[in-house]
Amino acid sequence: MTRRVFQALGLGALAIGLSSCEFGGLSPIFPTPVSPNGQDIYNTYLGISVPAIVIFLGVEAALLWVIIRYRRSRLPVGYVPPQVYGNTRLEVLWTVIPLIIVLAIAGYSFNELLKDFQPISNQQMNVTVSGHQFGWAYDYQEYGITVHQEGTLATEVTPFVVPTHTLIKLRFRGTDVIHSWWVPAISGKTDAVPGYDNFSWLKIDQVGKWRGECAELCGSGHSTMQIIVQSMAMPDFNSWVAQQKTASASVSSSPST
Ligand SMILES: [Cu+2]
Repeated sequence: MTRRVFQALGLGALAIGLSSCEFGGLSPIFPTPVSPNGQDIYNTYLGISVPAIVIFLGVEAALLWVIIRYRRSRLPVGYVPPQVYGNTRLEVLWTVIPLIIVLAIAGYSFNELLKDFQPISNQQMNVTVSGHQFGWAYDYQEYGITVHQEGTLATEVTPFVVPTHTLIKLRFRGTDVIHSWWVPAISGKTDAVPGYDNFSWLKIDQVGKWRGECAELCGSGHSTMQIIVQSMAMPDFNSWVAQQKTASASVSSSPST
């Protein structure tokens, strides 16, 4: 009976886990990285998770071995195990080993952070990304155009279009409260803070579309701050830019007509 209950619970948890894969278009597991910094974050994730899983399995195996090997039914009636009060060597060891592991993780991931969020200077294009309640604006410095990605859950948001094979420097700003720009396949979460600029970059070598969202609770419409990044080949990108320019020209001239 208990076994059935546990089986049902396990299946239920599995179903929830699998269905959450589709929730909001984001996967609980990292998607395939498409930008080098996304790849670095993915590698860091594996570099920490794999040893952690090995340690977890080792500890669980030791626990199971002790439980089974020294179970009461295998010991004589009234058996009392050796009573140990304090063991300095053991206590120092089980403090120092986890400390070393935690410091190694901190060093490894901090080094990765330094590498990926440094303002770069060899970029081929500059885009300022500003977050507001509730949406994003992308200012293409070299092209004089701005894409407004207003928050919505009803349909797909307007994509942030980028050319392939181009190193793009991203400058992040917040115009009201703190937001965080996050597209897991491309880069880590980067905070868009009012009055303070943060930097990241992207370089995508394939044509496609990737989803993300605001990763900093920023108000009642936070969940609508969806992100779509779309990459296209340079000629397609150029015609998209021309299209944006004519669209904005017709919008700005419309009050006079
Ligand atoms: Cu936000």
